[in-house]
Order: sequence, then structure tokens, then C-alpha cells
Amino acid sequence: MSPHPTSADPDLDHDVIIVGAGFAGLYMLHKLRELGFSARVLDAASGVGGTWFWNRYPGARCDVQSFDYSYSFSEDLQQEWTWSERYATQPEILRYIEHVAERFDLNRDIQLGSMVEAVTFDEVHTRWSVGLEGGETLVCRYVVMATGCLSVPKRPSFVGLDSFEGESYVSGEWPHHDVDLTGKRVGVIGTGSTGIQLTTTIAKDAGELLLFHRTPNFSLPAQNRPLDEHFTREMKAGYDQRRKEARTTTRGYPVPPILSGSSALEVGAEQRREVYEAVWSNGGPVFTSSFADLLVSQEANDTAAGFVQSKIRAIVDDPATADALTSFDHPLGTRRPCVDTGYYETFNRPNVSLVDLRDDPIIEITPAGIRTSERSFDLDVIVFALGFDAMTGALLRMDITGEGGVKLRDRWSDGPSAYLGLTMAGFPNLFTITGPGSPSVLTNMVMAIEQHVEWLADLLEHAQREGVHRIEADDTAEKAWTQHVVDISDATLFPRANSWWTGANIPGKPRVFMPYIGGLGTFQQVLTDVKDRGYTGLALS
Ligand code: N01
Repeated sequence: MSPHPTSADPDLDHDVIIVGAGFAGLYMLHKLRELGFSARVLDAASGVGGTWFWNRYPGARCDVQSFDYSYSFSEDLQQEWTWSERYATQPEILRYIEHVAERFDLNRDIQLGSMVEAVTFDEVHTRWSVGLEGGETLVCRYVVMATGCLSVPKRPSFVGLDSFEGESYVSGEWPHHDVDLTGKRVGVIGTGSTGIQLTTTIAKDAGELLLFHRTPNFSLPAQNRPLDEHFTREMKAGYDQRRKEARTTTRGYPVPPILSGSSALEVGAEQRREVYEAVWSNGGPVFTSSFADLLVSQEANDTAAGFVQSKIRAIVDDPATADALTSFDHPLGTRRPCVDTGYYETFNRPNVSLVDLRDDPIIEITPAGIRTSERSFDLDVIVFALGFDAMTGALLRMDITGEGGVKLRDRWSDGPSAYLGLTMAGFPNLFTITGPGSPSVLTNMVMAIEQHVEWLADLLEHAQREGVHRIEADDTAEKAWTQHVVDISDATLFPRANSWWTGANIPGKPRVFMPYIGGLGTFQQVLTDVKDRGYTGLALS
């Protein structure tokens, strides 16, 4: 059994409380245990898995390739586990997470059914108290928020919502029992990654499916396929090398060699089209990496957007539906592109229709269905796929109080600010995994999580060794980093879109581009540099 630092302070229940039992919380627990810290994970859910526990709607699947969207910290684990498809389904990912929890004996330190409500700093004793729904309070030296970037669903707030007499479901709170949609008249609201996956899957069962669509999103073909033994053997033989390379990339996974890397405007139209065709056929979200300048030059972006539009038009039979699906209001890639298997083809089915909300918005939910400004739709089932209060939602849902009684909610009233996406001035010993200001959602989340967890574990070990009890971001360093995150996003096309990356999807949320756009590899260099220079920007005392 490893040493137990809490023995130095009998008033602590644990050295570290970790909030969240998803990919981040599990790895943080494992890492801290290895270092001899006592740690406990709290999660409101009845099982591990985080976002993959909750998002069990029909068709839920990851759009990062399965062999990349998985832990790299254990060579044994990655050799043992075999993915069945190029893009894993939610049930398979959840099985994987459950397997990891068992394999590394994590469950004994995970307390499920535990909703954290208040997290309060005690500046006299330099410790945090973590209050749970129901009254239990735990005291610890450090708090790690592994609360996820997409863990608070945007709930419907339509007029008349409660009057609906049929069944209704929120995608991020899908029930654990089977939902039989066979032959029913189903309305889906929302056409982000979730709505698109739902639509493609539900259309096969529903008697009639109406997709209520407001802003067209670009969707790219996954080109999903089963992974055969030969592929898996080859992949595993080079796994270690692939992961090493992944850590240096922008996206957190290697992109295929067909990508040209040059400017889209430096090549002729025919060569450009060949590149787009090749990347389209290869599939996945890497389409926006076809050329180096697609996300910084509108002119370059237009060439890619035009290609995708022509593909959609070639697939969708009904011209009015194709028009609605291709009237994009943002450059390709400035909202997270969706990745689909047959989304556009779905509109050629006789039981599927698109309801364009742009000129005919939803007015209310009625007992019978949905009423827009011009029409009424009778429905048996309504599915809300409205997205998430991303990146800050899970943190601000808790009442987090730092030094001097300052609330995180107040500190972030104009938008989030954090040093390296990890820690905030005035909130000593509190850390966020993949928080605002880190690459997180712009990359392969699992690699981003590992990067943050490993750096934080090193920091806590350093603090332990040096007798440091208090770690806090320097206000100036935090502001400088936050400004840098904004400045580099301003140099791109990203801020032009109303995306959840900017908070634009939540009424009243401050509009700030939240993730660090510089990429996982560049961020690693920043983290390494900060550490090598003795944790610059942090006050250790
Ligand atoms: O959410 P979204 P999501 N009336 O915010 C519409 C990850 N993810 O859950 O754009 C009518 O993208 C809204 O319309 P508009 C992935 O990172 C990954 O789909 O505001 N419509 C939009 O169409 C993804 O980017 C995977 O006009 C309303 C939709 O709801 C992120 O999660 C799978 C509305 C929300 O789209 C979020 O995706 C799933 C209203 N009042 C999710 N309010 C994979 O790995 C909202 N909408 C594949």
C-alpha cells in the first residue's frame, strides 16, 4: 500500500477530491494513487463514464477514431482492448471505461450518486470542503474538477413544454430502458452532432420523422467500418509510435498523409478538388485539415465549403431540402463539423422531412406536438437535441467559493479565465481538467485529458516533495494566458460563428472563445516550459 499523506493532517478526509467519473476523473484517480495520494472520486451518476454514461441516445457514437479516442497511458491496456469499429458506439465506449475502472481497481474510491453542490475554500487551514446534495461534507487539500466540457445539457424551455401529451426525451438524459419508436411520429429538434446521429438512426424505425432545423451544420462522412484482425494487429504493432506522434499534433491524433498541408489557394482548382475528394473518401472530421489555411482564410475556406455543398446537393433529391441544408451562415469548421453515416441520404427516405425553422420558428409546444409560426405538427414523441452549456456549465452549476468569499460565478461573469485551463487566481489548490483556455474540445479529448492529468500529477508530486501546501495561479499570468487564447482565436475564422465554443448557444452566456486553438502539441510545449522554469505563473507556498 502506498504512503498516505493525509496522515499528516487528520482533519482531511482525503488529499484530493476529484469531481467526475469520466475519462478525466478515472485517470486522475489512477495517477494520484500511483503517487501515494489518497483520492476520492464523486459523481452524480449511478455509473462511471461521464458524458458516455449520460449520452445513450440512439446512434450515439464518437467521431474521433476509436483507437485514438482511448487511453494511451498503459501499453498493456491498449494492447488488450480491441475496438470493433473505426468509430466506436456509446455502448462500446462505456464498456471500455467500465473495463478500465475494473482493471485498475478504481471503483473502490469512486462514490456514485453523489452530486456536488458547494465547494468552499477554508483559507485559515488551506483546505476545501466539498458539500454534497443530501448534506455530506468532505474535507480535502486539493480539488480536481474533472467535470467534463459537455456534461450539462441545454434543456428545452419552449412555451407550453409541459402540456405535451406524448413522450419527450432530452438526448443527454436518455432513459436507460428501451425506447420503442417503431411506427411513431417523431419530431427531433436540433441538428448538431447529436441531432444528426439521432436522425440517421431513428429514421429507420420511426413511422415518420420530422427534423426541426434552424442553422445548417456542415456534416462530413465518417466512412465508418468494422476493424478487422489484420488492421488491428498492424495498429497495435505501431501503437506506441502513433501515440508519441499524436502528442505532437494539433488534433491529438495523426492525420492521414493524403492531406496536402499547403494553402488551398496555391494549387489549381483540379488539384484542390482531388485533395478534397481524397479526404472526403477517407472520412472523418479531418476534412478541415485538407489545407493549412482553411480556418484562417475565408477565400480558402470557401473552396472547401463549396465542395461540401456540391456533395450535399448531389445526395439530397429534394431541391428545397438541399437548399435548407446548404444555406450555411458560417465558414466550414468554425462550428464543430458533424461526422455522419448517411445523414444527407436520410432525407431521401419517404418517412423523413425537414422543417426549416429559420423563417418559421417554433412558437410553442402544444398538447399534440409542435406549433411553428405557420404550421402545426402532431407528434407522438419529441426529442430535444439542443446541445450543452459547454465548458463552464458544469463548473458554474456548483457553488464554488474561493479566497475572500469570492464566487467563481462572479469571477467569470464576463467569461471564463483560467491559467492554462487548469487553475484560477483566488482559488488555490483547485484545478480543472481540460478547463477553458486549454485545447480540450478542439482535440482528441482523451489525449487532452491525459496531458492535463499528467502535468497536474507532476505538480502535486512536486508540491508534496517540496512541502508546498498552497498552489495558486498568479493573477497576471492568468490574465496574460487568457488574453493569448483570445488573441490567437481572433487571428482565425472561428469567432465568426455562433458556436458553443463561444458560448453563443446559451442565452445570456458571455461570448468568449473558450478553448485554446494552438493545438495539443503546442500546448504541450507551453506546459513543459512552465514546469521546466519552476512552475512560472503559479505561486507555490
Ligand atoms: O449540440 P449543438 P450537440 N430551437 O450545440 C439546436 C459533441 N458531440 O449536442 O444552431 C431550435 O452542436 C441548435 O440550433 P442553432 C460535439 O463536440 C460529439 O449536437 O442554435 N433549435 C443546434 O442545431 C458536438 O459539437 C459527438 O440554430 C435549437 C442544436 O440544437 C457537441 O457535442 C456526438 C434550440 C444543438 O447543437 C455538441 O453537439 C454528439 C431552440 N431553442 C455530440 N436550441 C460525436 O462524437 C438549440 N437548438 C459524434
